Amino acid sequence: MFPPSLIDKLAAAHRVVVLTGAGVSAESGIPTFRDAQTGIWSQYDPEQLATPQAFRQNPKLVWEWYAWRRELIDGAQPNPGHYALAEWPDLFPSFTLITQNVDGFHHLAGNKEVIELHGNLQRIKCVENGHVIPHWQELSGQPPACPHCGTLLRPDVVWFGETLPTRALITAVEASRTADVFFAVGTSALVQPAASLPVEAVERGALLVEINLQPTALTSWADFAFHAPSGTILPPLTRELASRRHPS
Ligand code: BV8
Repeated sequence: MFPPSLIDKLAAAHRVVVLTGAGVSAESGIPTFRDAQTGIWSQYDPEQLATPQAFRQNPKLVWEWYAWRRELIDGAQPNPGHYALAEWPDLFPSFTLITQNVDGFHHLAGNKEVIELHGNLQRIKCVENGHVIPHWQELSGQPPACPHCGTLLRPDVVWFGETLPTRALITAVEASRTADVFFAVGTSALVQPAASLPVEAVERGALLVEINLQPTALTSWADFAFHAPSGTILPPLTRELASRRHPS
């Protein structure tokens, strides 16, 4: 199923980096950013809702959008693609998992170290001081207020126009620049600065592997491109790598 040249290169690789996007959670039933949203949210463009401006203008609407997404995630499970990647830290001397997703599914599937470039919508913080709040009282009307400082609560995610967490971005860039093999899985590679990570890797000689339902802006850079669901590609690839790395 996989080109021997790819398996040989992966079997010999020391530093492997994976960047995932919304596509890796699609088979868990979580709509991607480019999928049409469902129900009342179908009338909204996620890129317009995931902004500080939208929250300032209509905090209730934005809070309810994230509450809807949290419910979706709470009712869903990681899929075989997530579980396959949870085995990768044991397959390579150095493995770095970077995600653009905010659903926490890589942690849930078993990856202990995940660079969450865009935060996690299961984590709630206050607008003013960033107090992370584990529980809150849902009120109709406005989003809940911080019990410590009284300012509005918001999801601990990076909105468009906001800067990424510095430590996470620096670690992701450093890993990408020293990767032997870089995988881009389920990302349209349109959102910056995440979309520059595979380019950083390729420009320093990394092998680029793309796993995506369809071609993207990265496809022309890729040494190997698999245009199929990540939940279909990652499990057999993991089995083949495991048999090469740990021949029984
Ligand atoms: C910043 C959290 C400093 C919130 C998200 C340079 C040029 C142009 C614009 C910019 C630039 N630098 C900065 C910007 C502005 C902006 C940006 O990139 N805009 C884009 C639209 C052009 N970036 C920012 O604002 C970033 N901040 O840079 O700060 C700054 C600020 C202003 C101006 C300059 C500098 C912050 C970006 C983070 C935004 N927050 N999420 C939330 O989730 O609610 S981004 C959000 O959208 C997701 O997290 C995700 O990252 C992104 C969607 O991307 P994907 O994950 O790729 O998902 P998508 O739906 O697009 O694609 C899914 C793919 O999966 C598809 O290809 C599909 O084919 C595939 N697929 C589907 N099913 C499967 C599958 N593949 C495999 N298997 C399947 N089963």
